[in-house]
Formats: sequence, C-alpha cells, structure tokens
Amino acid sequence: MTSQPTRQRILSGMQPTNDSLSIGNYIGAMTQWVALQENYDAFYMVVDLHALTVNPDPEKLKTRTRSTLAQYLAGGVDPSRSTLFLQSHVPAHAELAWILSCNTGFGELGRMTQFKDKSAKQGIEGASAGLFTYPVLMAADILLYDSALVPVGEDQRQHLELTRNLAERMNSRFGEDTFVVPEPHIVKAVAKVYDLQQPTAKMSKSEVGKGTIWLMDPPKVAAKKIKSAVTDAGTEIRFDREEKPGVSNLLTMYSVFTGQTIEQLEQEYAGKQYGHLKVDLAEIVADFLTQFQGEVHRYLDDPAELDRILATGAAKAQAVAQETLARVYDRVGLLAPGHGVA
Ligand code: ATP
Ligand code: LTN
Repeated sequence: MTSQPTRQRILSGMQPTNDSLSIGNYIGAMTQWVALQENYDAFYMVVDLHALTVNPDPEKLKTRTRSTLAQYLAGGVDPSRSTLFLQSHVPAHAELAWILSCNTGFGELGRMTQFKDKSAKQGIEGASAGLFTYPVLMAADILLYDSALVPVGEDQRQHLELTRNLAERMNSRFGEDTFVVPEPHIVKAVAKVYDLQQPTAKMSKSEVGKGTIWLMDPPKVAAKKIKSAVTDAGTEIRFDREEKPGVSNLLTMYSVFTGQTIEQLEQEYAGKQYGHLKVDLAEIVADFLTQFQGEVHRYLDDPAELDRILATGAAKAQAVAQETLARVYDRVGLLAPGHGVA
C-alpha cells in the first residue's frame, strides 16, 4: 500500500456578526478557502465565540451562525474536502485561550489596531474584556490545529503576527515542538476590498453603509450599489490604487468574478467610460448573487443536513484539538486527570 503524503493543515474562520457576509469576505477570504481545500487539510469554522465580543442578541446570533455556515457552503466550501465546524462546539478553543492569555502581555494586546479601532468606536468603557483578548482566542484557534497556513484578508495580518510571536514564545519556554508556527496566506491582489462609497476604506461587515455589498443583498440592490459606486477623477479605466482607488476596486471585483486578468480588462475597456464598466460589473455580480442565494436557501431549508455537517466537523476538529490541548496542558505543568492515582 502506498502511503498518502500528509497534507499541510490550514485553518480559518469568519464571525457570524451579520445576516450576510460581505463581498469583501467572499473575495478576500472565501475564494482562497475554496482554492486551498483542494490541496490542504482544511479546517474552516464559524467563530461564534468571537462574535460574543460585541454582545449580540442571542436569537440573532443563532440565525446568523446558521446563515454564515450556509454561505460558506454556497460559496463552495465542500464538507467532503474540508472540516467545517462551529468554534463553540470544540471547548478546547476557550481552554487553550486561557493558557495563552497567561503568556500574552497586556501591552501587546493594547497595540492591536483592530481593538483600538473597535473600542474607540464604542468608547473604551463600553468595550468588553473579550474584545481586548479577541486575538488570544484567535491564536488558540490556529495553534490548536497545528495550522501551517492561515488564509485571511489583509486586516488580519497583525493578529497573525501576534499568533506567531505567541507560538515562538511558548516554544522557547516549553519546548520547540509545542506549537507549529503558522504563516499567513494573504493574496495581495484580493486581500482588501474597499468600500464602494469610500474606496480608501475597507469594506466592512459590521459598519453598515451604502458602500458594502452583501452576499444576501437582493441582486438588483447590489447592482444599484455598483452603478452608484464612487469613481475617480479622469476617464481612463486603469488599475492604479493611488490615483484611481474606486476604479481599481471595481476592476479587482470584475477580475475575481470572471477570471479575467486586470490587464485583459484594461484592454477590453480601453476608450470606454466608467459607466460601461459599472453596468457590466453590476450584471456580473447580480448573476452571481442570484445563483449564490439559491444555494444558500437550499441549505437553510435543510437544517438537518446543516446539523449533520456540523456534527461530523465537530467530531473531527475535537479529536485534533484535544490532542494538542493535552500536550500543552502537560508542557505548562498541569497534571493529567487521574495522574498518580493507582
Ligand atoms: P468587521 O468588519 O466586523 O471587522 P470582518 O468581515 O472583517 O468584520 P470577519 O468575519 O472576522 O470580520 O472576517 C472574515 C474574513 O474576511 C477575514 O479573513 C478578513 O480578513 C476577510 N475580510 C473582511 N473584510 C474584507 C475586505 N473588505 N477585503 C478583503 N478581505 C476581507
Ligand atoms: N479575527 C478573524 C476571524 C478569526 C480567524 C480565526 C481567522 C477568528 N479566528 C482563526 C483565521 C484563523 C477575522 O477575520 N476578523
């Protein structure tokens, strides 16, 4: 019998903080997840514990968690290739987060730009301790699975760097093979989709604005948003992040949905107006959303199937996570249950 070469592990997750994922989540993260599941041992989760950091309504959190899972499936994450699960179904995430938090500096967490931004928006007094320690839970997510690669958008780079620092710190203190030090997988061309109304700011999931396209937007609404996207001075359709952020953002989306390169698109639209580009892209995105939402509803209409997928995923994730947790508990000096009992 020939032995299968072991595939490298990858892991990623998104928060169920909205009924719909954004087209930024799709382009920046999900397209990578789908591509990577072919050649990696992929673990993808809905990070419901992370969503608690902003105190969601309990019923909304439940519906959003299911809907996020259905959107993963509709986007092409395949449960026969990838392990799909909910973070809260594997208790080891919260358990490892505690161990890691005891090895993380207060100052280190205070320097995280996502925390600074989010806590500034709601006022530092209103920010939860969970929002502050969010990156530690994220590090636990990654390190539990010995993940080699973590596919995310650009905004997660700093969190990944903290995860790497923690892994290295723990390895030098408790043994070099305590954790695998993960690498970020951030594909420059698609790692940051910008807001359509403010094309120098990230298209955000939690900031509701006219400039976000939701995967669950009625296709006509999405088309309208694209047609009224802010474009730039001049008329030339050319990719230039500095001079033409609006047009560059539209070209990125166009390229992802059609598979055409930016150069091909620049040639195709040479001499044409911004309006032509917008009308065509609006139709492409509307068609994609129609098909995508059909799939989402098919999954949401079959809750038993979603539950089966989650149960299978949780069992696989649990087995891997438990082994890592036991190793780490031992390394840091916690006694195994029953230790020393005859
Ligand atoms: P929020 O805006 O509330 O912080 P978010 O969508 O950034 O939400 P997540 O659900 O945790 O938060 O993000 C999931 C994934 O989508 C991450 O890998 C993130 O980097 C990526 N992502 C989010 N927004 C964009 C964007 N505008 N462009 C590219 N990737 C993005
Ligand atoms: N913080 C991430 C979501 C996230 C994540 C993870 C991503 C939580 N745990 C583990 C990759 C790996 C975000 O995108 N906002």
